Amino acid sequence: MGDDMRNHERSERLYAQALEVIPGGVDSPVRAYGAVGGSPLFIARGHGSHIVDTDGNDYIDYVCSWGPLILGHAHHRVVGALRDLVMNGTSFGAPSPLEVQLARLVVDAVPSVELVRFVSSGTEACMTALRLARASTGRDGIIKFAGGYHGHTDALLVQAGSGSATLGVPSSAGVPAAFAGHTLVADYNDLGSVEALLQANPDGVAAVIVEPVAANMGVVPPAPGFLEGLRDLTTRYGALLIFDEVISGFRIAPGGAQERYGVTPDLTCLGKIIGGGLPVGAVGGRRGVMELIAPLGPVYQAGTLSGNPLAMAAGVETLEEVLRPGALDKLETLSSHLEEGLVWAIGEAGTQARVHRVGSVLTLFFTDGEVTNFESASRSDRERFGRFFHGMLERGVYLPPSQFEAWFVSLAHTQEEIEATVDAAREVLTDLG
Ligand code: KE4
Repeated sequence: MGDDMRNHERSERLYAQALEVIPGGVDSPVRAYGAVGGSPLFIARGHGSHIVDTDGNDYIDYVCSWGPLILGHAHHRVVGALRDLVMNGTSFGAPSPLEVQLARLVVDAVPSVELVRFVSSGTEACMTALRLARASTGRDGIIKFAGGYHGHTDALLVQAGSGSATLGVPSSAGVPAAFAGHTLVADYNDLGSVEALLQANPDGVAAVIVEPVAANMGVVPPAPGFLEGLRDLTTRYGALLIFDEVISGFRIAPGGAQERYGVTPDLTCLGKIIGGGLPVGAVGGRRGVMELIAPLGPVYQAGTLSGNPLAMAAGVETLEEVLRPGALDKLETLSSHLEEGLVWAIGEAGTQARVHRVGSVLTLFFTDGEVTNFESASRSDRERFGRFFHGMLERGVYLPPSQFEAWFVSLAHTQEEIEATVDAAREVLTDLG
């Protein structure tokens, strides 16, 4: 049934109420539909690969909570574990067995990780990784990439991607120039831009932080040799290499991008999937760096709900499912069918667009040019993306409300849903002209 036939009265009423008490009516900016227009849907429930809004409208979901729900919504293992646990309490502020179980899964799967510290968000993970790198090297400078998004810690809200790029505020207000001044910005897939910054600051850069598969400028794969080049440059200049695998971890390979591309960073940031939909983040790496963190070393870091048993339990159930033999292969097959289908739909409609995919994250860019970094991604037609977004919503397909985000495929998606998505895309792209 078309969107104009779909009733959104409850979402609209809830949005009006939310605007009275929550800035912008949302608790995370990208949810406000600022990039696509209209008012956000309020979601009542999720099941498998579907979400249902408060007016009862059902959608195939390609946001999947922005990545955590690789098993889909309300997976029986996650729900069952939480149901059993919650009767015994929700948080103890003390070590619990589940932290050890999840840490062991992470250490065994992720090549760079010998020790891991859990926190409550990807932002905290990346913030802590920077602090560790600065303590480890005694240097202040950080190199990030235009369009790279690593959460909203001050030092990394400089030419950031994701919602900050969507809202056109890549460098946030409220960040003191003194903080931002330590952050140097290179171009993704451009090793020369990294080397130039290192040559200009030979003893000043503590770390290079990178999304090894960029996903917050839309999905942009690393060019051949790019990650290897970052590893070589950081080693040569005595800087740490930090892989922000909050999205790619446990998704594009069991050991993340570092396994898929065979490049081992010094520190790894994780989040999303490892919490199975509950608040989580993690920073891990080689023992020599991780032992700098309190209580072992001088780098302070703490968190009331770090290692929360419910989040740990959801993470354990999720990782055990994701790490089952064949699980990520199934996801690869589904995702490749979606990519192929979208490419076909683009061809059928004669649209100027292209699809980037790595594993089960993908983006449809409304541009006919190559997309290799944030500058080229920014040439996409965002107005056309907005119309595409709403056209797909009318046909029951829920996409991320921004050109600069990734679509997420889960193990709950079916071949039939992929085909329905492709059919809807062909219709909408044709209507867009
Ligand atoms: P959180 O603090 O949102 O848990 O994680 C921050 C973060 C760190 N690193 C990467 C690569 C990330 O993608 C993120 C957060 N991703 C966004 C979506 N691109 C979360 C959605 C939102 O901001 O509402």
